[in-house]
Amino acid sequence: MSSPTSSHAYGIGVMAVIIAMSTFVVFYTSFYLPESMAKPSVSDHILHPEEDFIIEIVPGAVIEGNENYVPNDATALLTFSNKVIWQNNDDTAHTVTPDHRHADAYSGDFGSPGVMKPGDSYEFLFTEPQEVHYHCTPHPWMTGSISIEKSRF
Ligand SMILES: [Cu+2]
Repeated sequence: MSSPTSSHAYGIGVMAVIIAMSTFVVFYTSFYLPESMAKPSVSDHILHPEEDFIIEIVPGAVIEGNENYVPNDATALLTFSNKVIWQNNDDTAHTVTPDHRHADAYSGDFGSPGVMKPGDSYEFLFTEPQEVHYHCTPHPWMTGSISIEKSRF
């Protein structure tokens, strides 16, 4: 039925489709996928906020009823104070542990990696609006929260 010329053309067409599909697969897996799974791009002003936001674990924080994380219900602003540092000024080891597992899209899991000894600090860069409630694992009556909001300017 078909002449030799048209079956030849058909073969070239099939080859072209196969080559196009494999090129697409190679491009998709080696360029597009790694790019889309990489860290989100975050503005320089958020990566380098104007000020550090200090939350102090005050002396005597270990005693139930005392102030512990100060300020306790804190609010920080993106681009201004979204780098938060917990400073342990008590003479007892404490943690900063989220009540529920919490992660920032850029910085990953939130929470001090272990206990913070007296004088130790823990810092976390928040890169998007969020609210975290946290506590101290050895002293569960020590609780605090940090809310990150968009700067109005
Ligand atoms: Cu504690």
